[in-house]
Amino acid sequence: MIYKNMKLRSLLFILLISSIHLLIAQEQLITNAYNRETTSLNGYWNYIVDPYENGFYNYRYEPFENQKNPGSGAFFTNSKAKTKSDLIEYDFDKMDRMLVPSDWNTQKENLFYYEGTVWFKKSFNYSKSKNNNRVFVYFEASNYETDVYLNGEKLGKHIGGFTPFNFEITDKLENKGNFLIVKVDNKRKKEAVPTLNTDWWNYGGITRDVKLIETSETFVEDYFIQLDPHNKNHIMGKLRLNGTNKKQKEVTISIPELKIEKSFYTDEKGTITIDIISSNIQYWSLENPFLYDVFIKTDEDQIVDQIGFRSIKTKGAQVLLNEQPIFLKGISIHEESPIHDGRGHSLEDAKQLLTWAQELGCNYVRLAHYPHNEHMVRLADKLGILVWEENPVYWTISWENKQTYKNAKHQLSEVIDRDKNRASVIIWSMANETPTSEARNSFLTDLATYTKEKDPTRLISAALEQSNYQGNPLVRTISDPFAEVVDILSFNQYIGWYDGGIEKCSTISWNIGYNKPVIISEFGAGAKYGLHGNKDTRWNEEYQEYLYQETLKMIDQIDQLSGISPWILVDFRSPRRVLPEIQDGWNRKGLISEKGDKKKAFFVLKNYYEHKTSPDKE
Ligand code: GCB
Repeated sequence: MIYKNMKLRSLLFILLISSIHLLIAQEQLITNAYNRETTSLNGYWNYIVDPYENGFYNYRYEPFENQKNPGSGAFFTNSKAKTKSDLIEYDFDKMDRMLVPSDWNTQKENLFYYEGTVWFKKSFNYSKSKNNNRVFVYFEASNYETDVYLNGEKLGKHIGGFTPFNFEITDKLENKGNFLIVKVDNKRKKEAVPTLNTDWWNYGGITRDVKLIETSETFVEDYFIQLDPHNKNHIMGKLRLNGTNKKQKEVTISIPELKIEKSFYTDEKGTITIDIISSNIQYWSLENPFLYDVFIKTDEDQIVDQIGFRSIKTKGAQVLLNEQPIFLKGISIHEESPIHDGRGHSLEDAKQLLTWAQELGCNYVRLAHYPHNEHMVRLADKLGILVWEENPVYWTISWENKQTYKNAKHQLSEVIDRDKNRASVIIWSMANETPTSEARNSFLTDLATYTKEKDPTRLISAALEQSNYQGNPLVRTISDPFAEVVDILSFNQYIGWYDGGIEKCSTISWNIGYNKPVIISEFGAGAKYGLHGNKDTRWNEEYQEYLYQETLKMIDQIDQLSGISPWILVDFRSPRRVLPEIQDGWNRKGLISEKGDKKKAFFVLKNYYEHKTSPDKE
């Protein structure tokens, strides 16, 4: 009996270890999936809505995947009744279908408010172009927890709704009849990132593209190639191969437009340090967003990326792009499609949003409050628009929880990995409107330290909050220890909306204190498109217009002001916003309605940007 118990205990221990392993088994992200040889798995997928997670747990609430023989009740086995007497209580192939990528909320009326598990299944055939090539399945994003299985076997789990992840499937792949089963769970949780409470729609589903990437046996897995912030004639970087043949391998980097071709040899770990000197670099700038084709070659693999070289730094209270002071004429954007209802994910969505930003006169966008799809930053690279990217550490995260920190750090690492070669991205934002406390301060400081180490070429910020200066409500300041850590001091303020009426703007002065560039990361007011009247009546377009006029005058008094990103380009869905006939489920602070109509305040900001010039060098 004792022996049996011991056996049972060691078995349980092994199961526990393997389930922990699964929890953290996230593979290294493949860089530049955007330009690689891929096969799309987008399109219709069958799905099962599973609020009780009946396909994941047995009736004792033990995960099927931890059982030696999960049995046909486990949805990832994709079982079928083979005889008349077989009992199988699901059948993926007879279920309804849904488009991937998309969110289930706007595709299926009955799932509009659904938060929970949905299982997706896609069948496919695949033949590799070379026998010893490798294959990976790559998800651009899926919200929020994703368990992935191929042909009945677990590939891994991913946590976080807005960043890419991949799993190798080489050994599990068949030529015919593969079935990929994906469990997506968007239940909000207190300890998650973001947490229970936000001001945006919690769209569930496989929200971005899914593809298969085929690589050579040893391939270029990752690289980071940027201009040296300390030497404008120096292109620096690092690169890593993955595969059994990664040591002492020749890697050639060529940039034909710079007449550069240079070979490097990998070390024991398959890595190289890239060093290229050139005095002919055309710098990426707003006026000339020049992207070089950078080719990376080994005897097995080759890949190209479009990379711009520029420097971004701060000096005193100025932001310098290529050593020139710049005023960031921005707008905040949520990732909702301007073309169809729901989450945005396509190049067409990105084109519309960034075209509107350009019409407004923007040279900068804040992608709030989580990493947006890659089309946005790739397009910003081409258009010459600067970008603030943000980690979804929003409002009241569980600061004391170590898993929460790990999760936040992991999501941040994934967006940095995806976008570290994009010239447009200049700011990594750690968080939005987080209440100060010792635990929060060290959480954010640790994130910032990690980010600086991982990417020393960009600036760090966070959307902070302002407060009264020495108890005086008419003088505002930033009293937040994290202000010491950031390169750019950003804060949100809503004087005239949540904080008094619009006339208050002219009574406020600012005592910011720090000799750092300041960005007002948010201000704004709600207005329903087409609602007109008095400028002191809330929800009228005239109220929003007046608030923009008064706010712009007010913030122009801030000496260190280096940019703004008002809230927000387009009205967006939020379950917090329930006022009938005005909000009806939408946050109305957009300068453009969800149908694409421009409100009056759009033109106030446009006019401000037309007249705002870059500051002189300090
Ligand atoms: C904020 C938040 C943003 C909200 C906005 C609002 O401060 O950062 O997520 O949507 O205010 O409309 O209240």
